[in-house]
Amino acid sequence: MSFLSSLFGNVTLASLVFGSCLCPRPWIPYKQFCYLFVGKRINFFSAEAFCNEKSDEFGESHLVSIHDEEERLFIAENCLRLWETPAIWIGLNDIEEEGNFVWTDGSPVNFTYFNKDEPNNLEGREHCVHLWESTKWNDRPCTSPRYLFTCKKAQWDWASFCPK
Ligand SMILES: [Ca+2]
Ligand SMILES: [Ca+2]
Repeated sequence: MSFLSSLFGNVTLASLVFGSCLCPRPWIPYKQFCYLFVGKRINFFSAEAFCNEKSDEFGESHLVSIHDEEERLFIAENCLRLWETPAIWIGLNDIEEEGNFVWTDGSPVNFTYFNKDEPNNLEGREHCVHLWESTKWNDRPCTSPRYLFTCKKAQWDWASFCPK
């Protein structure tokens, strides 16, 4: 094992060599985070598990959390650019306790963009949140629908050393 790979691990070493300064390729840097737009249609739990597998030495990866209008627009605009649809899973859910929505990354719920009359927990079965075509949010059953999704994780902690 080389000196660098013993320091950073092989996966990160490859990302360091071939990726951007802020985020491994093809994650997109935005403010303090990296975002991965995943073109697979799977259920909420599979999507969160997919994101978790992308965790690295510097932070956990989860389904995206959204904390202000700018971040919401960044997500919606990238989905439209890549797929012409914003219909993705995001990390918001009330699986643990009905009506108590939390993000899978544990960040505070300080912003929401639910459609009118949502979340409605239809038939008592809706605990996971996705974007409608309008980009407004809606709760759906976690397992039955399949949506595209976006993962989010912190930028590498040497990002402050990146050339501006
Ligand atoms: Ca619910
Ligand atoms: Ca609903």
